[in-house]
Amino acid sequence: MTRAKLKLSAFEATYVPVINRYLAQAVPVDSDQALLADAMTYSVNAGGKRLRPLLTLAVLKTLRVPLTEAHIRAASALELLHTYSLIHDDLPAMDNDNLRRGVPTNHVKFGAGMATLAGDGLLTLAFQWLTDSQLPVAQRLQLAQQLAIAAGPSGMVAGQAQDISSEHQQLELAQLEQLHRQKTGALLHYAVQAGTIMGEVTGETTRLLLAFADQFGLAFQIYDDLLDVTATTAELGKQTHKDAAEAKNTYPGLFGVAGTRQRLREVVASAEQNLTELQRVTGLDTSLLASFCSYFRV
Ligand code: GRG
Repeated sequence: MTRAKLKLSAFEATYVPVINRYLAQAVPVDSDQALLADAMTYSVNAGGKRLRPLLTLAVLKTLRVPLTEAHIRAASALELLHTYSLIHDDLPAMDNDNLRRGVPTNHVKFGAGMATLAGDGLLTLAFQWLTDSQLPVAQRLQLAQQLAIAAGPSGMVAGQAQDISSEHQQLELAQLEQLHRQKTGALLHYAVQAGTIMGEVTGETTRLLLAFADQFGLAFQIYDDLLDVTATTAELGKQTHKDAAEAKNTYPGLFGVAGTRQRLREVVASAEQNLTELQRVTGLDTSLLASFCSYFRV
């Protein structure tokens, strides 16, 4: 195992249980609808890498901010919102997937109506958690505003809309990357931005951290596309395996597998360069954030 992978594994071993414990005890808050509560907790507690809250906490660590429960609450709020997006993405009217995180999707277990509501509940609960925490009011406002921008009709929802409407249409690289920036990249951008808001940094530090986030988000999507063509169905834990090599709007569809690997290497290198620059300019230790690039086995 490389040093970066070890560093990331140690960070995950410490903070994934913290995030999971927080999510398990706090969702749902006080819903008197038992089935709705079950549907929400089912998907939240089904696992997942917790990548987005981990990124937020890693930014805070990098900025040498001592972590409090309010930080954990804010970071976990993003996981609620991410879980909502997965539940809705899996619905029959969208991707119609039967398996997610290795278990039946929310609508398979609870029906499409309740799954839609579970997603709605998680989306709104995320904003409740951001706005009712012990963080300074100015930070809460900024977090809620930026998450609304990232997840809403100029961000993730727009990306999903573009994805649906371009299903039978060949996109050019610039359009594909715009789709990914919105659909997947916006929440990863916000994950890092949340750390900068709670760490109260501005200027060059924020600029370089967000530049890292954007390249990381792009790499994440390229890697996901690559896994779709190179991993087996069992490895992916998906019941319906879409042959992405034949799908038009993927990186392998545009560049082939070798070209996609090359593009991934370039984007990961660019993500890392921003951190090297940040370390040079500020003296901060960016190795924890750099270790997140070991997600991508190039
Ligand atoms: C329904 C508004 C709306 C948006 C859905 C996130 C999303 C937008 C769709 C998911 C489709 C998808 C599989 C995209 C590829 C990248 C991605 C977001 C993968 C899932 O995220 P991970 O790998 O999942 O972090 P875990 O389960 O580990 O949390």
